[in-house]
Amino acid sequence: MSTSSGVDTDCQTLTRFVLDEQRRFPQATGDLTQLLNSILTAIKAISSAVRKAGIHSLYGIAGSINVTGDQVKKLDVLSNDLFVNMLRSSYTTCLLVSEENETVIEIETERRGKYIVCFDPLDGSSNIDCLVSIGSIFGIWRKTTTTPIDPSDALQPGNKLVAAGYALYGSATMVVLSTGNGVHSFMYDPAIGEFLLTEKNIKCKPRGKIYSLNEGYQKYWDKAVSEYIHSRKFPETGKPYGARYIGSMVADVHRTLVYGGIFMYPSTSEAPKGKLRLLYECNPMAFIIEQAGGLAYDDKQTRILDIEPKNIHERSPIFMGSKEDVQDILEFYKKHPK
Ligand code: P6P
Repeated sequence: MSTSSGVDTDCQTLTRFVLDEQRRFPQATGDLTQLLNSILTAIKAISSAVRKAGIHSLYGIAGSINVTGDQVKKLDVLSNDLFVNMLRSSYTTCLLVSEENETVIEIETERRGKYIVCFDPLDGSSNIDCLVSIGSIFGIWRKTTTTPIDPSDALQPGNKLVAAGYALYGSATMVVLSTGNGVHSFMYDPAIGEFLLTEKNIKCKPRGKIYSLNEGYQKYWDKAVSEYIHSRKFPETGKPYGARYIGSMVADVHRTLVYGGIFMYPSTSEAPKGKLRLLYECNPMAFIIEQAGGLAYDDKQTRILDIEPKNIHERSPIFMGSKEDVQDILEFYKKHPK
């Protein structure tokens, strides 16, 4: 409903949407809404910083001083501090795992809650200086043990995820989120400081026409990837697939969600486990893609969400996107098992 001023006086914000969602769980305490709101605050601040980076010389290396004499933080350091501080002060988390921190962050007793959050605060940060889209990725688990918190509480498979999502700092700032009941997108409106619902129950096409991976590493690919990519370029019937690769996981996966196709970061002879991290890149993205009807597997034909993590920064090869496209490459791994 819009008034003459064009303001929607009943706009569906992310917070309202999650509160409605929580009604599905009578035992819901509102903690998840509070946790998500703290993540949104971090994302809003990162969005503002990303868009001002050039003006405020935020690209600068850590330690440089800006015009007002403030200590300038690199965008990824600033993003990590925002995630950690907002999550810590949400009183809903007990353990945090960040791409930027070597070890698990244990929340002090007086501020502890039941959730564990694994996140990459600013993924694709190597693309910042050339203004390529970058993003934040997060996954939310519950502490399942009754024992005192331990770093091992963070080593849960993706099939235990309560919620996951990402923010894309592109031509606009968008959050894509699932709490286990479909995938929904929200666009940031800086005029009112809210994320407004743009699409409910996003579905990934059963088959796309795009493959996405870094072809610069072709020399190091295994047989399955080499034969699969060849089959997309020289199909026995129909047209070849198009190739798209941004080199920023959030942007490549978001395109795959919206347009269909397959995103791949395979293992290579140089990187036997690939590059992407299981806990805070592969799992949250796999959760989103599966909730949208897609698939996400590794090169051992294991569902990403079923992998039992051994350490918080472990990597995993990943093939994700349209169901039939992922099934196609799994057929090549059946012929050439790892
Ligand atoms: P490569 C960005 O540095 C990142 O972590 C992901 O966002 C992206 O998918 C990948 O690395 C790109 O890696 O080896 O193709 O440059």
